[in-house]
This record gives sequence, C-alpha cells and structure tokens, in this order.
Amino acid sequence: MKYRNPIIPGFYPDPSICRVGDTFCMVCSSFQFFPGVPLFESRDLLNWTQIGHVLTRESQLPLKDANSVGGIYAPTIRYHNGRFYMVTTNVSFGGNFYVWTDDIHGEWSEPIRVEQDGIDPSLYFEDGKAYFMSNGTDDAGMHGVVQCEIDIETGRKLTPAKCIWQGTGGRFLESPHLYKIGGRYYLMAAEGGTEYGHMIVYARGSEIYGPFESYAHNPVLTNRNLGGYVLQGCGHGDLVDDVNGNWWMVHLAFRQIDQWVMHHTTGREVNLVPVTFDADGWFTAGDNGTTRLVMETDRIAADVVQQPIPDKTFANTKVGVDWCYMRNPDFSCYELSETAFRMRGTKDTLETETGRPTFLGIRQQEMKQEITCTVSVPAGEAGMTLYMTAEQHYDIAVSHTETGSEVILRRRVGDLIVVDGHIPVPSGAKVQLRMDCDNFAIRFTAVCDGTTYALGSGRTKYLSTELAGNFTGVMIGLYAKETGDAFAEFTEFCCRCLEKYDAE
Ligand code: 6LW
Repeated sequence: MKYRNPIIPGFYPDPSICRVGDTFCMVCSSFQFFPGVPLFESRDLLNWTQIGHVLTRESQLPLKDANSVGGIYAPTIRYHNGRFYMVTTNVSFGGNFYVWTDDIHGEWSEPIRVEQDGIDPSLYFEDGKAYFMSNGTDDAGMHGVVQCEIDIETGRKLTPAKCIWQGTGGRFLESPHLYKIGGRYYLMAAEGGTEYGHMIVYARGSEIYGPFESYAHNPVLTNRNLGGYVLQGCGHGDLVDDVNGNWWMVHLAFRQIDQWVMHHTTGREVNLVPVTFDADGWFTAGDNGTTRLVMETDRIAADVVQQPIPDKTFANTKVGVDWCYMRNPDFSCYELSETAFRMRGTKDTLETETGRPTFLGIRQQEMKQEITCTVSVPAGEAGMTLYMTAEQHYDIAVSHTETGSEVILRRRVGDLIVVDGHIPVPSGAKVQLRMDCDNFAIRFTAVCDGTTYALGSGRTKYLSTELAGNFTGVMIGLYAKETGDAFAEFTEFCCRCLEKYDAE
C-alpha cells in the first residue's frame, strides 16, 4: 500500500513514540502554547487521534514570557513497568524534567526535575535502572550526548553525567535516543540543525556507556540532497517496532510552500518511514535514505485508509486538545461552548512575546484552506489571526475607534505594521471574517449585512519560519484585546482544507 507524509501535518515537531501492545503513543513539542506536549494515539501508525496534552496545569507548565523559541522543547515518551514517562525541557523555566502517569487518558504527575543541562532529554530503562540522557555537557565539561543514571522516583542524579558520543561532525547534535535491539545498544540522534541540512545519524555499541561505532553510511536519513523537493529538513526521529516486529521511524520534516520556494509556514510536521535491519545488525531508513511525500510499504495492511483532515468547527474540536492558549491563560477571560467562544480582551496583545493575550488557536495543517468565523465585539478589538510570532502575523478584525467600529486587516512583518480596510460597520454588528489561504497568499474578506468587502491579501512567505527564525508554525487564532468588561463573541467557525490528499 501507499501512504502519505506527513502523517500528522502542521506544527507538531520533535515526535517521540512508544508502543504498548497494539497501541502507539506519540508526543510533540509545544513551545509557548498551553496546554503543552500534544499526545496522540494510533493503532495503525497512519491515523492518529489526539487524546489531549501531557502538561495541562500551570504548575507543570510555567510559560511566563515564553516565545516561539522558548517554552517546551523536544519531549520523549517511554513506557516502563506499567507507567508512561514524558521527559522534556522547559527552556524558559526550570530546564529538564519529567512527568509520569499510569493512565495515558488521565492526568500526569507534577514535574520531577533533573539537575542536568542540555536539551532533548530521553529516558532508558534496564535492569531496574533508569538512565537519563540529553545533548549537554557532562560532569567533566565535555559536550555531546551525555548520560547518567537517575533515581526515577526523585530525578536525583545517581552517577556523574558522562559524554558517550559526539556524533559524526555535523552541527547541533541533538535528539539522542537509546535503544537495545538484538543485544546491542543503538544511539540515534540528529545533526545539521533543524533546517535544510537536517539529518538522522546513529551509532551502536555493546555497552550502555559506549564506545559507540558510527554507522558507516551516516546520515541514515536526510533530504538535504533532494533539491526541488518540497519535503525538507528531515531529522529529530524516534524508533518503534510494531506487533509484527517491523521497525519504523517517526521524524520531523517540513514542506516548502512550493517546489522551488524555500519558505515553509506550517511548521515541522510528523513523518513516518520504515526502518530495515540488515544481517549485520545495521539499519537503513526510508526510501534509499530519504523521506518521500508518498511512501510505498507492504508492512501496513492494505485496508488501512489514511483519513483526510476533517473540516474543523467548534462542535468537532475541543479546547485543550485542538485549541491552545498562548502562555498561561487567564481563564476568567474565556466562556467557551460548542456553539460560541466568548472572549474578554485585556491589555496583553499579540504584539509582544510576553503576558497572557486572550487567544485560542489551532494549527494550520495545510496551505490551501478556507477559514471563516463570525465575530461581534462591543468594545476594543476581536478577530482572527494567522499567527507565526509576535512579529509575523496577519489579523482580520473588528476594531472600535473613537469614531465608530470598523473592519481592519493588519499585517505585521517585523518592524512593518500596515493596517488596511477601515470598513465602517455598525457597532456590535455580527461580521463574518474570512481568510482564503493558498500556498503563496491569503485573501481577507468580511461580510456584514449582506455586503462583501475585500480587505486585501498577504504573502504567505512573510509568515514563514525562514523569516521568523523560530521553531513553531502558523496558528489560526481567535483573539480579543482591550474589550474592557465586555466579551467578544465568536460563532460559526469553520476551517476547511481544500486539498484532500490521497496517497494513491
Ligand atoms: C529541538 C531540537 C530540534 O529541541 O529543534 O529539530 C529543537 N530539532 O532537537 C526545538 O524543536
């Protein structure tokens, strides 16, 4: 059968996976968004259901002033002795920590800190011992993949951290994961940076602290040599085996907005490739060491159908699952139901990377989308935004001025802030806001009292990661600001993907 990559489109970077019986669990990074660490389940590796988030409480996820290169970095999920562990880094507060749960559908523990530096932590369990690794500096001052034993109850280091591998020479050695397969230890990591040079490399050894021998044909997976191919930046992966004993890798990659245009907006997404061991115990990955938009495999049952992304409305999405707040929300600003979101705007806005702006967003998962929502706001401003960072966002909104109420299109790109439109509308009117997105541009339209107003358009590339220099992807947000005691009301939200991919 054929399947399509990405298996999870949109900003879901740094995937980590584990399997319990016939169920796969996966987590991703979440940066400044709350709740943190999206959690997915799947039976077939192709269709994933988001069951919630791992970090759901402010006590687990302090995000003060976290921006799109702050907050929660790469998590790792592991299952050991009936318990799930998720280990990650809050780069804005507290560093490395892990949480655990005995019920993947339930709440997770309070954070347990590990006093070891580095990012991209991982856990490995063997013979009653728990090992923690990260890409950091060991107790002797050596930088690389560092490993120590910890007390899994307290997070306390039981041994000094030791550098066990320095990779193959590529810059930014990160995302180390250790596996024991067929009696050998395999240490897999990424190098090259999370941009166009990204790659997966590995080494193996017979002792847990090494020495590790690099695979002779590293990188085992990269798209860096595929020019003119939209899928780029393959790296940061994790291995898992299925119930039939086949090995797979989930990893991140991004899709350029077009074949020859080196910009991407939908963030780093989850991709899947088969992994094959040879007779000597070395493995290869993907399609000749690359990841393709369409992959062919005989390892997944032919009757598994990769489901398209459904139209998203308030009724079929959930706050805290699909919808995320920015940083730690002030919950008194939100009254949310299946038919309407009511949101009170404060002085905290989308323009800075601080505070608790009143915002709820879902990931933009495809480039060709049609997004509509009806807004009414009695004071201040409320609308929809395509938000990449505080310095890159396009907003369509109803805004109150001293002379009345108007519909505006605000495009912010770095220092440039342009506000267009200024279409007068009756105060408190219900205005339908609409964004028609394709690969290159977004058209903004408003409908009020039966009249349609074209507000203008914005280029997608100015929202791209290449411009923003960040780690997230575009969020489709609803926001309110400075509404005083009043609440803005959002109804009839619909986000429709116009590109229904079919791997066939
Ligand atoms: C993450 C690192 C990376 O910690 O990007 O692509 C960083 N890989 O492993 C942020 O997601």
